[in-house]
Amino acid sequence: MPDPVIPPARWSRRQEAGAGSPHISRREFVRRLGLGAAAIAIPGCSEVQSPLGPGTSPPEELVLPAGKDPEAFIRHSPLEFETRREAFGTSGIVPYERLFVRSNLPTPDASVVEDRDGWQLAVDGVRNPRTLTLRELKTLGVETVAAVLQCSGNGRIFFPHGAGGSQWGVGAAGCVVWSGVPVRSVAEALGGVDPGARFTTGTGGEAIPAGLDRDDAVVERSIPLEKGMTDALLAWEMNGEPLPLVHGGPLRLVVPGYFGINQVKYLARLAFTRRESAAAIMRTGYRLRAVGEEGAPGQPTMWEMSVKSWINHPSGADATVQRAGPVVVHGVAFGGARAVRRVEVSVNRGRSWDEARLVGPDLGPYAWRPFVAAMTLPAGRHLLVSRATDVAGNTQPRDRVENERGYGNTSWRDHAVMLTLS
Ligand SMILES: Nc1nc2c(c(=O)[nH]1)N[C@H]1C(S)=C(S)[C@@H](COP(=O)(O)O)O[C@H]1N2
Ligand SMILES: [Mo]
Repeated sequence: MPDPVIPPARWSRRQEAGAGSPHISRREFVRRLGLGAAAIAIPGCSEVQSPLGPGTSPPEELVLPAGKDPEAFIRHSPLEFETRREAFGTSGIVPYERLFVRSNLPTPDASVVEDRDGWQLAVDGVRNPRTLTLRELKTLGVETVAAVLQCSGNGRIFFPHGAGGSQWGVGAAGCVVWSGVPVRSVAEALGGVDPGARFTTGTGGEAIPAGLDRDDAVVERSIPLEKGMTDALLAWEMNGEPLPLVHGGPLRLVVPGYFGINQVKYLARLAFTRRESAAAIMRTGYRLRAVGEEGAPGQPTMWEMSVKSWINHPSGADATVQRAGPVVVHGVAFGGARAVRRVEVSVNRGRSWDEARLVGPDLGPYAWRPFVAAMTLPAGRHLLVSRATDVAGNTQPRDRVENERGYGNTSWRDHAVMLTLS
């Protein structure tokens, strides 16, 4: 447990420098990213809890990536924008304009999407290792998958211990359609993976900021080899358009059912490796551990997502301007690593539950599904919650699992919305 004299937020800042590096402080990591004063509120930095504190820019000064809807976001940092509950809609897919953004490193220069087909991917750990251009990858096959993209820290705001990192509510998530070539097809085209390979490892192509050690800063993640070889894609298209720069264009590793950190943007290298990456982001970062503990390789890493749902409407302004009587509640539900089967809604803090209806097309096991529940409610304040169950019978728990970085929150109670009817 942390030294009780140190406030929890400061403790976690000391614990997690950079992407989890033991070598430099987070403040130093942020300074070396060179993003200026606003960057105080950068990845994993607990100062975001007081966005107007000394040295930080007011959130409204944080500039959204081009084409993002200004109304749709909560602005956490220059590289982190959260979708508001009200902005998700009910069509099942989140368009670019309203899809959250989370980058650990500054976005590459836009010149990388000027010649998309010229993007180069190094492939290692196969019989015939070589570098392929995106143009060549496009000759190896195409597959499409609808999948939830969700940050490990989505729901962090509800952890009471002051978990370091952006204080995401529900909106560090979205469901999108990806198209690209299966990782398996690339491996087969190059003669198959090396015997002894146990992991599929992807490396992000961002420049490492000057003064930072590569392993401290690089976004490099390993997933089990078999996951890579079943349904992972190298995607160049999102929602029917060339993959936008902030979402990893020209090329991104997509691992359906896994947390966002594994969906490596600007994919520069794909390797089939015997060991997990030694990058801090894999070795000690994104590790699930008790509050006050440091990240370490033996702890569970943020791979598969679990079943989750939340209500999107009524929320925000809509949650206070409604009249007593019929109310149509809607939200989203997904199973994570497997399909979602059902969703229930409660208006009495979980004493009783009513079945909600899944609406719209079923876009497969990794997509989320909008749900809707029509009810009649009297005047007064109502706490609304939803609870999803996946096809394996796992149900969203009432309580979150406390952990140092505030990862993997699926608590139905935490995600409640308060509705005031007059
Ligand atoms: N190369 C690279 N890939 C990355 C990141 C990054 O900073 N660089 N951030 C990761 C994290 S923590 C998340 S949650 C998702 C966010 O994806 P998005 O910005 O497209 O929403 O990308 C992941 N992949
Ligand atoms: Mo993330």
